[in-house]
Amino acid sequence: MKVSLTPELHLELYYYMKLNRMLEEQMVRLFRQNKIVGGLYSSLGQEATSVGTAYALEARDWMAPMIRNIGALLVKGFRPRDIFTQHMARHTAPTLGKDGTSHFGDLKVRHVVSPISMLGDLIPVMTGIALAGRYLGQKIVAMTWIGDGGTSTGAFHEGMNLAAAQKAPFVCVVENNQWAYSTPVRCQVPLRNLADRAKAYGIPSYSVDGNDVLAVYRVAKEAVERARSGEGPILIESKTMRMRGHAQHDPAEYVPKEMFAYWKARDPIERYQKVLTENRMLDAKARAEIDARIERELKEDLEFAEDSPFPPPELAEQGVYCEGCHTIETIWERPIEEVLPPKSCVEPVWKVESFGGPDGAAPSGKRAAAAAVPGGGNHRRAQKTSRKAKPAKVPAPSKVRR
Ligand SMILES: Cc1ncc(C[n+]2csc(CCOP(=O)(O)OP(=O)(O)O)c2C)c(N)n1
Ligand SMILES: [Mg+2]
Repeated sequence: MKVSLTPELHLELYYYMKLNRMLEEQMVRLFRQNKIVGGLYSSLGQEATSVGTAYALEARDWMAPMIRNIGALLVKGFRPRDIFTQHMARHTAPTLGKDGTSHFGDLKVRHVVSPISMLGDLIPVMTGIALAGRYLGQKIVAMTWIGDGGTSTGAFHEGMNLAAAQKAPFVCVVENNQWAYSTPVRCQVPLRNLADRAKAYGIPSYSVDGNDVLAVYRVAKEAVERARSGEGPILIESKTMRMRGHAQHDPAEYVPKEMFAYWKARDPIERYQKVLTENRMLDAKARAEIDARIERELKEDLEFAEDSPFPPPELAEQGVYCEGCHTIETIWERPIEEVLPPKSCVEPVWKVESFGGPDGAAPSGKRAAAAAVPGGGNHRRAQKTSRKAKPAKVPAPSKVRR
């Protein structure tokens, strides 16, 4: 798929990657000053993956970030002050200071589901959101990210299988950053390309250079539009590198120095800077202007965070249970009757023609006639039917009530 970007949009991608990096550099300084309340995870080296994939989403689409997706949050409209106040547990934070790390979202405006720390659990959740969008008649796509290690969890497999079986408009981005804590990919999965995980669910996949933001964006855009058009879920493996330890407490001494050197030479921001400069979209003056803008924005938002109070103690017992503080309403964009019986009792979207035969081929003969009708797959019933040589009386599929 050919994707063209205007020079302004090229520069916007650059701005978001730079903002992502400079914001996180500032957070490391805050961590060392003991101003970050929870853990601090770095996405250094992974900015192109986060920004390039989220940039392919439209405002109506939904996403659920993980710990290394601050870039995606910025693209979806969160401001540095949201990230600062959240990590500094200030009362002005999206969670009002209750969470000292990245567990926040915005269901109403930005369509962002809060991260779930249990790896893999966001896959079935986002599959559910994708399906809900379909029921409601909204042409949305849901996207989430998962690490190489996270793809080995049961929840990941169950969620991907559900998404595939239901043809959910869902894009799953596997951030293959070579490490899951201190475990290298080769020690936890016998695959060279994690994109091959998709074969198990019969869905398409891509493997992309995760340090090339334009390649990431093109692949993500294509995947999002394919999912939106009804092709079902798509998996994208983005090959990149975690350039720091798992979190601030981890010096990553187990990573070979040569490996860091290899990936440092492929730094996503420096690579993109080169592309923009060679194509005359960025010169020294424009670069300095973007840097100055980011420094200004970060300074202003950090001041806001530092000036914000910590939450009052009584907040601890507030908002734990819903006491009518919000209403959950479905926003239908299609007639409700369409999703209720009898209209909802439709033929399956697609049928596996060869199902039923012992070797995977279409069954034949009398037993096959019984197996081909609903309920005929039951072995004992099929045998009985064939003895009497009379097909079982079952309602036609379109009349079956669920
Ligand atoms: C189900 C589950 N098991 C274990 C953990 C603990 N844990 C948190 S992050 C992590 C490593 C994740 O590695 P990966 O999925 O590759 O993501 P990365 O940190 O590299 O982005 C582990 C084991 C968890 N959060 N959830
Ligand atoms: Mg990893």
